[in-house]
Amino acid sequence: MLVSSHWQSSRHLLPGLFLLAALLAVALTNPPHARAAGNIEITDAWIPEGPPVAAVLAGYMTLNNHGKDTVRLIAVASPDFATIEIHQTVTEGNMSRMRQLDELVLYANDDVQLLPGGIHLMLIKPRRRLRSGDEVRLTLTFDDGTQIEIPVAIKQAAEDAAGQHHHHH
Ligand SMILES: [Cu+2]
Repeated sequence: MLVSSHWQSSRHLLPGLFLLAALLAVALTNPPHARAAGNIEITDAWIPEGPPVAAVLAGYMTLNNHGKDTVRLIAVASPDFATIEIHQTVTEGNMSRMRQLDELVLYANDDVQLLPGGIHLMLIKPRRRLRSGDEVRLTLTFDDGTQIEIPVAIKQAAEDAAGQHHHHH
């Protein structure tokens, strides 16, 4: 009934077309792999599949700050993990270890890439077995109050678009 009234009444046709154009514009400027809220945009988020009994998984993504102010990522949460920490892999000689970061600083008009061997999200104690093709939802909280919920796909390590074939977990 709503649909037919739109198409039978010329009075309602024009707003309908504007709505359609607006939806198309949103679809074109927001590709499905990108999530944005306020000035923060997240792209290329993925989680390499781990062994069946993995106690931790790593999460990678690019965070882009399109705003004029520095913003800090201060917390990450997901119903699929007990805890999520921000880690940085530090290599000294041929030893690599991870240290926890309290926050991730995103400077104005800058981006930070979370990549294998560098900064990553440490996804601790998965609450279910996560296989390639599965999806989890992460909620990122920033110090300006922005919260972004993003779907993140589990992928085999070889599917990494950047072509990185090894990591340190
Ligand atoms: Cu780590």
